[in-house]
Parts: sequence; C-alpha cells; structure tokens
Amino acid sequence: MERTLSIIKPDGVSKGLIGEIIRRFEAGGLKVVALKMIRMTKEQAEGFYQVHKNKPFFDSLTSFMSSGPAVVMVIEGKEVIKKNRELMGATNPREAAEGTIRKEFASDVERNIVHGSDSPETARWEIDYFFPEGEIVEYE
Ligand code: IDP
Ligand code: MG
Repeated sequence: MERTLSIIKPDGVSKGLIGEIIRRFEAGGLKVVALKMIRMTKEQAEGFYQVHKNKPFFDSLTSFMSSGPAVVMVIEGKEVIKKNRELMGATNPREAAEGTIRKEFASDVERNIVHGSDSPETARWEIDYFFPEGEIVEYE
C-alpha cells in the first residue's frame, strides 16, 4: 500500500467540489486515511511549495494557496500516487485529459483545484508537513 498527499485547493473548496473530489477517490478504490480543513498561512504555503521558490509564479501561487480554506488529505491505495495524478489530470487544465478533475473544473494553470504528490519521497515529506502520525488512521 502506498500513500499520497492530496489537497483540495481554495478554488476547489469555494467551487463546492469537496464532495465531488472525494467521491472520485473513493470510486477509484482509494481510501481517505486522514483529512482536515485548514487555512494555510502564506509562510506555510511557501514552506510547502519551497521546491518552486525560484519560479516566477511562486508569490502568486503561495498567495492563492493561503487565500482561503483548503482540504488536506492522506489517500491510501495501490499505486495511489500515479492513480491520483491520473484522476487530477495535467497541471495545465488546457492540456489535461477529458474526464479529469482539472479538465472539468480548473480555470487556469495556477488555480487548478487539486494537489497530488509526485513521488514516494515527496509524498512522505508532504504528508509529514501537514499530519502528525497520530492523525493518520488504519482501518479495513
Ligand atoms: P503539479 O501540481 O501538477 O504537480 P507543479 O509543476 O508541481 O504541478 O506546480 C505546482 C503548482 O504550481 C501547480 O499545481 C499550479 O497551481 C502552480 N503552477 C505550476 N505551473 C504554473 C505556471 O506556469 N503558472 C502559474 N502557476 C503554476
Ligand atoms: Mg508538483
């Protein structure tokens, strides 16, 4: 079993897509093992996206991510990192495949509704960033 960090970004929350996104995970056989709504501070968003700190969109991205509530989740399943990214679609919604979350709901490359970890190493780091071990549950 593998775990990944998923975030419903502030645009996804304000568009009323929390249920729709979780429904897609569950319908895809993925399991939510931790979940909370948070309002990131700008500093927290900057820490989370530190790999992008030299990108031209860093300031705008971290302002957006701290602009309203987000839902952070740990999702578990077989090959969940890859499956989640397939459900999400490409970063730029214009390049995302039909039927993906970003294709259906995202307005632009920055406001693209969801985040998903991109490798086992980043998943571990990103899960630790938001969840102490005691907030992740095991169940059948
Ligand atoms: P990912 O979310 O698909 O993994 P990354 O390249 O890791 O994409 O970028 C992180 C986030 O930064 C994206 O989800 C998006 O919100 C934002 N972003 C990426 N590229 C651009 C861009 O060219 N302009 C504005 N925002 C961007
Ligand atoms: Mg990424």
